Amino acid sequence: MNITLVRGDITEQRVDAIVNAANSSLLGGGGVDGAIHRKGGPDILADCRALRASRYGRGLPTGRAVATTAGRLDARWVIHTVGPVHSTAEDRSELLASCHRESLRVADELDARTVAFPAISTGVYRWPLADAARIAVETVRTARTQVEEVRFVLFDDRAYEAFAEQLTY
Ligand code: AR6
Repeated sequence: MNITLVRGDITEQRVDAIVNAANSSLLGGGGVDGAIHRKGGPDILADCRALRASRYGRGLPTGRAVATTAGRLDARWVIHTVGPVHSTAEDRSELLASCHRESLRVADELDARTVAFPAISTGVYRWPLADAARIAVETVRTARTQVEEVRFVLFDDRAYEAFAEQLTY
């Protein structure tokens, strides 16, 4: 698998699937979630509502992932995953790793070969960038998957540099 880095906006990526750093409600929010719903249009939210009604009445648990269509985006699917809120009281690293593993598992079910990830949990959920980058890169690198390219799409220089640092090892 190729791991690539791009500094930019995940909603502009031409890939099979983009991963959304969502929340359990699946009903949208700020940050990358807000950008994906704004640009992708109402079809994504309609799919999310249907998932809530059928399978996730209590919300999508942290660390899990589920796919919807991608509306007007250039991708074919959006894979929604719920990152953990960073905590100094307990180690939630396994949940952040699980977001990446589960997203790739869902990508495999869809037969997606190119998948773009944002820096999950590093915004509103306050995960320190260097640590999030380490967990994300390590998990993707060791995942068993058919995905051929994982593209990390970083919104600013700080995030880009944190991920670039992990890839030099
Ligand atoms: N493309 C790529 N990355 C982006 C974009 C974009 N268009 N916009 C923001 N980022 P966040 P979280 C980066 O807060 O921490 C939402 O309200 C951003 O700079 O989007 O997992 C959800 O509904 C940061 O590095 O996600 C949840 O309630 C990274 O994406 C909650 O926020 C993640 O920041 C999830 O928090």
